[in-house]
Amino acid sequence: MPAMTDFKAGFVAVVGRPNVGKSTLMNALLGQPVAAVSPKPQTTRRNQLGILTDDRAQVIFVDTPGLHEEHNKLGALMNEQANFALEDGDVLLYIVDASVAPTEPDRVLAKRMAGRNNQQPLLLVLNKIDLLKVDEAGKRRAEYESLVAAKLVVEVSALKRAGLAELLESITELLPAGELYYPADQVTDLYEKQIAADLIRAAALKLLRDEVPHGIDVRIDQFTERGDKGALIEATIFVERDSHKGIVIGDGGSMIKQIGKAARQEIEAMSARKVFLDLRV
Ligand SMILES: Nc1nc2c(ncn2[C@@H]2O[C@H](COP(=O)(O)OP(=O)(O)OP(=O)(O)O)[C@@H](O)[C@H]2O)c(=O)[nH]1
Ligand SMILES: [Mg+2]
Repeated sequence: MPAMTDFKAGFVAVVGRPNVGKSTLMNALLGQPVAAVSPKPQTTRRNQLGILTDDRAQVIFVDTPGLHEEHNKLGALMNEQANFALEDGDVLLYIVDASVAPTEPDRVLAKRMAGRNNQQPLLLVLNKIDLLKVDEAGKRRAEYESLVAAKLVVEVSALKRAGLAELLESITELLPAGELYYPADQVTDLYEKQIAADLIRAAALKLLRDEVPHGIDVRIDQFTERGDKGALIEATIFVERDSHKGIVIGDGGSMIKQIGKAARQEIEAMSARKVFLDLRV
């Protein structure tokens, strides 16, 4: 057991544009899947922790929604999540898709990242190098390197699990000294909270049928255990258009009441305890 003063601990913000492989990379670094991954952009809708603890360090990855040009409130909410992680991170992992050349949105985001470089160490991670021919790699690396003055540039393939040991070593070196934030065996933040949000979303989509398209999101604002009184959950439902708000609330609040009841029953069944659910739109 090393002396406590040698131990390192901190938050690593995993940021980048949609679909570059942030969640895949976090899962690969953890050695087990905790974050949802899909070929479609905007899969990750809220920040999620991936916690890796060994005898030298506790690395707390914060997987974030892809930063993108926002067209609606949902988009704004997702960008806001990523921005929180950016502010809070002890280390920034800026992930890019190296299989394609940088485009204008990459330049815009890179500029923002470069602006943070004085506050936090920034690692530029060139992902998806498995899709590159060997003679393309150098050129592509130079293209991205020129966009942002990173402390370090690492080439990886999250999918093929290449370059990960080197990346993890670099991250650990850059972390501040500190003690455990989470129990050593904890791998992610509250599953329950995430599941509760997904259950509320599912209940809403089911009851609303086709009246409101899939552009609906749920944020858990508070999740408090109150012993015998059960859990207190406060959540907000976000819709894409203002006109959808009335539909979700319903006549005299009838629809939101139904959604709340259905979701509460589901959450109680999942967690085998009483739940008090307070919903807002
Ligand atoms: N070839 C290749 N594909 C990859 C690699 N990493 C991720 N992918 C694929 O890229 C797609 C997007 O991966 P995600 O991990 O969901 O991407 P993300 O950045 O978390 O996306 P958002 O959450 O939507 O912002 C998936 O189809 C992955 O399988 C890689 O190293 N090589
Ligand atoms: Mg993701």
